[in-house]
Amino acid sequence: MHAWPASEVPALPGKGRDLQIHDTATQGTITLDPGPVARIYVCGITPYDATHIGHAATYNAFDLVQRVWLDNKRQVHYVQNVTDVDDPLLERALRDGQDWTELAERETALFREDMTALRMLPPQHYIGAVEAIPGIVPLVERLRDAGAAYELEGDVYFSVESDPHFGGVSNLDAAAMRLLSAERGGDPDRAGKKNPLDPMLWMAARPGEPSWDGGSLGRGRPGWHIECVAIALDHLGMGFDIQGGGSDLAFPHHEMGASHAQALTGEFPMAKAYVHAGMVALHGEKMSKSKGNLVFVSALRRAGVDPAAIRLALLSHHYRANWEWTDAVLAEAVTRLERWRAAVSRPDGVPADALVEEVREALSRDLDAPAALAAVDRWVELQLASDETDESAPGLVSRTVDALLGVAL
Ligand code: 5CA
Ligand code: ZN
Repeated sequence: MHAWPASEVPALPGKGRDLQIHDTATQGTITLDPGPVARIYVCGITPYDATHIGHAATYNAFDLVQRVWLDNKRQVHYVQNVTDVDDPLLERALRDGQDWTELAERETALFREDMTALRMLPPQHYIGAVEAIPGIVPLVERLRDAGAAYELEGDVYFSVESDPHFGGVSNLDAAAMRLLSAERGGDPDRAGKKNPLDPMLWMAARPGEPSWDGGSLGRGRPGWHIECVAIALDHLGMGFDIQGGGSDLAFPHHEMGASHAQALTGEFPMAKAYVHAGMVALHGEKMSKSKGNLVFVSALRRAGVDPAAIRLALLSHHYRANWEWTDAVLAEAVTRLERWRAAVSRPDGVPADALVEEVREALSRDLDAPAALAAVDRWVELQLASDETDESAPGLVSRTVDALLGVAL
């Protein structure tokens, strides 16, 4: 699939910083040393009800990761998927009486537009589940042939016990895993499984549902976790720097994905850091497709909200926090954007070299965007009140805010 156009990332004077990031697996902050090419896989959307503010907040977090790396003179190899066939997508298409491929295409197109408007840097490889199927089938066959997978009434399940590190991403106990498995696409109560947590790798064709040639697996379609693993291993290999997504993906999705990859390769770990963004809520509950309490980026744009203000609203919360979207959050961002624009539209002003370092420092410390915004706010306040005449200052601030925060002033 094609991704979306990249906005330019201005180069800044001085030196970038290494990224320190919170890793769910080790439950601490680690300093990543990615080498010249940093490798990141971020789970993409299931294309319906896109792009809501929760999605946008999560992709904003991983956009900041890229920006810290780029500022630190790393190349970034970024891969993202689109889950363009899966139960929830098929259920939505059925409910609304539309063709599932049309739904997926339309929503993916909308997602691309929203990402472009928000100045999120695109992945180099943007891969759909359907196009990944030829690569998924041999992986499932290999797992089965190695005894890490088994068949149940035509479906193929992964045996979580085949990975000695299983459980090490989410650090949950068995009871919590079982609950979450039932909530998030698993089938812990299905009879005949070796372990209730075992996830499906390949689902045999069901009447009325799309299916593909699965070689020795028979016709069917891939499970959710193996989709991301196949795409990640194909484009990044093992031991990549960051596996990213919202916190609702830590279990089962990232736990199972890591186990699939580790069982396939015998190597550990799949990723150096498992990074999870907090959940955005609306009216006191997690913004989710199932509850329907959604605010869409495209609806805000249609209502005339500047995408830069939406982005500032996302940035005003730490990526790991769970937070609530309200009109006040957006109003504050709109006001901030106006002030920042007024401050950089002066022809000269308060020297900003220290500000560049403050923003760098804040983001490198576990992507502390609120601290970065506070630093810019302080400069803006001085700038609007001062009669200093550094001619390079407004341009330098614009470039810093653009390069590190993705906000065009
Ligand atoms: N296609 C899979 C990943 S392979 C999927 O989870 N798709 S999704 O459309 O449901 O979610 C896309 C991303 O948005 C995921 O990282 C998910 O964790 C994140 N997300 C979903 N809802 C919210 C929310 N309310 N707040 C923050 N992030 C969210
Ligand atoms: Zn995924």
